[in-house]
This record gives sequence, C-alpha cells and structure tokens, in this order.
Amino acid sequence: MAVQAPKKRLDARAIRADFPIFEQLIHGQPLAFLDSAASSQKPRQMLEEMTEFYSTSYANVHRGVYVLAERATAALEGAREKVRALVNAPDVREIIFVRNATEAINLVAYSWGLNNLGPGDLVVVTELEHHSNFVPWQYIAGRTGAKLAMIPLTDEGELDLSGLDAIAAQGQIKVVATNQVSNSLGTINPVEKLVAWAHDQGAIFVCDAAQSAPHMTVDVQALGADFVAISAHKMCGPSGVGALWGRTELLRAMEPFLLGGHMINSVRLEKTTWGELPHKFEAGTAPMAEAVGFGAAIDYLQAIGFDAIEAYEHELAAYALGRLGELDGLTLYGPPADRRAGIVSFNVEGVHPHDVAQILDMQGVAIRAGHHCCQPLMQKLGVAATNRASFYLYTVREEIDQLVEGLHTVRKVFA
Ligand code: 7TS
Repeated sequence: MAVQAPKKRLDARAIRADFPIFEQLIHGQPLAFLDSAASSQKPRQMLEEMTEFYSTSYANVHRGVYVLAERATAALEGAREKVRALVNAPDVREIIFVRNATEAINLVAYSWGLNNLGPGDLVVVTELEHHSNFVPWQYIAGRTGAKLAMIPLTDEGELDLSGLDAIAAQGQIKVVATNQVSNSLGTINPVEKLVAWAHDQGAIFVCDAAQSAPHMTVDVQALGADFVAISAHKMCGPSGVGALWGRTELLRAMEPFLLGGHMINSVRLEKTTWGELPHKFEAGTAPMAEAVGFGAAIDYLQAIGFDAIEAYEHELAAYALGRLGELDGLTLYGPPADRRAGIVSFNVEGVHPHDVAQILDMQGVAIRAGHHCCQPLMQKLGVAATNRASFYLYTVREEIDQLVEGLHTVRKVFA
C-alpha cells in the first residue's frame, strides 16, 4: 500500500511527553515499550478526561432525570458520536459499545451466524487471523453445520488470493471475516478486494480492525464492509470498551446477543420485545467512563492525524527491519516494510522467544513472545512462537536501538 507524504510530520518525542508511563525507569533503564499491538499506553489528556467525568458528571445513564444522569448520558452519547465520526459511519445508531473487538466479533458470530448459517454454507477466514476472529467462527460454524475455510498465506506472510475460486467452489459463502492488519506479521490486507469478492458471493464481510483503527484511517463506507470491530485499549483509550459498527438493516434483522436491562422495549410474562438500535445490543450498565475515555483518545489521535501516524509507523517498521537485518542468526517473518504496519516478528536462532523477551526485559525492553493468539499462523510458519516488537505514535528510534543492543546481549548469553 503506497503511503502518501502526510501533511504534517509527527513529533514522537513531543507526543511521548504526554504519556506518564515513560517517566519511570525499568530495571534502571529507560523504558523501551515495544508491545503496543497488545495494548497501547495512555496519554494524560485521556486519563484526565476520564477523571473529570468521574469527578463531575458520574451517574448511571439513560435512566435518570436528574442533572448528573443527564450529563453522563450526554457524555456517553457524545463518545458514540466520536466513534461514528472516527469510522465515518452513516448513522450513530450503528455504533454499538462492547467490551472489546473480541466481543464485537462474538456478537456478530452469535447474533448473525446462528440464524443465517447452516449445512452447505461456508465461513471464510484467513490463516492470518487472531483467535478472536477465528474461534468464534469455527464454533458457530460447528454449531450450525456450516464449514470453515481459510484463505492461505504466501511465504512472505501475505494473503494468497489465487485460490479464491477454489474456495468458492466448496459451498455457499455466507461470511468472509478477515483482519485489516495482522497483529503477528503487520501485514496490511487487501480488504477492499476481499469485500468485493464477498459481496459477489452474496456473503457479508466482517472486518477485524483491532490493529488498523489505531494506526490508519478506517472509513467503513469506503471499505464497504458490513461489520467492523475495534478495541479502544489499542488506540490510547481505556481497557474495557470497544465498538462494533454494523449496517442498520443487518443489525435490525439480528437477534440480540446479551439479554437484560436497557436492551428491551417492553417485558411481559408472555413476551419481551427488543429496544431500538443501538440499545438492543447494549444490555446492562454501559461502560460510561470507558466510553468517555475512548472519545478522548479519538480526539487525541485525530489532533495528530492518522495519515501522520501511519506514515511515521511505516518509517519505524523500515528502520526496525533494517536494524534487525544487521543481526546474524535472526529470522524475520512477514512482508517488506512498504507493505506492513508497525509490527515486526522474528526469532533468534537457538533461543526460545520467552528467553529472548526475559533477557530484553532486564534491559528495559518490553516485547511480546508467544503465539500472539495466532496458532494457525504459527503452524504455517512452522514455529511454536515468535518474538514481536510493535510500534505506535510515541515510539522513538532509540527504543528500536535499545532492542537491537538487547538482542546482541541475548546472542552473547546464549553463545
Ligand atoms: N484482532 C486482532 C487483529 C488483534 O490483534 C486483537 C488483540 C484482537 C482482535 C482482540 O482484541 P481484544 O481487544 O478483544 O483483546 N491482539 C493482541 C495482541 O496482538 N497481543 O495481545 C492482544
């Protein structure tokens, strides 16, 4: 994907000063936090807005007629509008607050899948999926008698679209579910192409945008997808909240996912009827303060600009791949820098990823080691685990240098 020069360049050092986490030393070293794909750090602006909400405007929403309840409701609904604008959804009622991207995908798999899948149907995912966009589909396919098919990967860690016709010949494709950016390899997937293919088959397209929405513009209308899932915690927001966007006509036709308070229209002994969108899918007390934090995080990221963030992370990925390429005995996974987001996965020959990560931790470097919730991908790569370094708008090159220094130490320790 060609990245155009951003209108304004991002100043990572200035941005970093907004993040209190970097004010400490870890094992006596500056913190090189290279695990933002798992969860991002939080800017003071977001933390302050949540504190302000708890301190001045907190009450349960939608139920009260008093001032605080009205303020809290306005804050929650204001946050919903910010999410709508973030993803350019046509209607704010199409934004459902959920706990995270995992819950968003489960909502679709259960509420849409249970009523729309059956024997002879095909659910298509990819070898590159996070378990969150694999296991729910595998399970619901199993429950309904549908089959699960996978789009395979090339050796460079990109989706191999040459076999799409062969997949389509296996059954009636009803769902295509893929991520936009891979959390393991950083691969940027050709989602628009896959959406067009899914629609040609008469299928819906579910986009897991957990790793794209934090780093690039995600426009649901431009994408053409039917559902999009995001998590706030990966994009400078708090944990415990995420959003599902879905098309009105699909959401209206779906059964609810969770049942209880707030999601009803009327409850009688004989029958309960469901509330309007988005409430039908928001049973129970909403993640109010979390939504406010999510909104503040969106404001923060938009003020910097997603074009600038994306371009900066491409530079970091290229820098990291270059520096890691200097090391002997290191295997790098995934596509070249110009076709990946700010994520690099690698293995050090003869050293288990957990040992690598532990030695790096002693030097203040935080990376992830494991299967990254992508066991089908690990199987394809022929490894049990990898090391993964991932970047965000506050990442500076010195952190990548610190990683490379740390890897030299790993090599010495295990020589
Ligand atoms: N989809 C992708 C592509 C992800 O990377 C993740 C989380 C999820 C879905 C699930 O998000 P959640 O907020 O519901 O947990 N990825 C990672 C990771 O790479 N390391 O820890 C979590």
